[in-house]
Amino acid sequence: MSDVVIIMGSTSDLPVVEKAKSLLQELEVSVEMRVGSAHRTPEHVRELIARAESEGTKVFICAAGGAAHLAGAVAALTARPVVGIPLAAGALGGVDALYSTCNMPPGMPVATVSVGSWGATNAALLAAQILAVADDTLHERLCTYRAQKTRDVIAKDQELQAGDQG
Ligand code: RP5
Repeated sequence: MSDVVIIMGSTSDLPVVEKAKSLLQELEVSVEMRVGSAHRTPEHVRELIARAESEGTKVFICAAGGAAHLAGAVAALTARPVVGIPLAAGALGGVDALYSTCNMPPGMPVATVSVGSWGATNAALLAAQILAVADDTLHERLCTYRAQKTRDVIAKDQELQAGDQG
């Protein structure tokens, strides 16, 4: 059983989605990746969600491009939190996926993050933050991660200043 299951619409989504997996692993969150399409394999998605729920998965991350209905379809199948990553696929650059993922009708929420790799990072962090509500050690790891990001920016600022003075 994994606390987080990431479902992507196609293996062509893998290069972006892997970023979410590795960040969750870095945060020591158990995670697995699956492929299932709302349009091409709706029954497979239904079975996958039922199985994951019965095994104790707590958060689902869904990534899809195009007319991206995967996150919404999963939200219809589970009362667990669903985080949706819209991906850029096809001619519309991800705007289509963003609208399809975020504009859910009242009653079936999808926590939609940014398009593409920014979204993969934020989906992982959001899933970890959801789990951290009931896990203080994970919360500590998230605080450490954020503190490092702060230090990185300060270091860049100092580098820039040093360059200007040189
Ligand atoms: C979506 O259609 C997938 O999530 C992918 O982003 C896009 C294209 O899929 P492939 O044609 O590459 O399988 O369902």
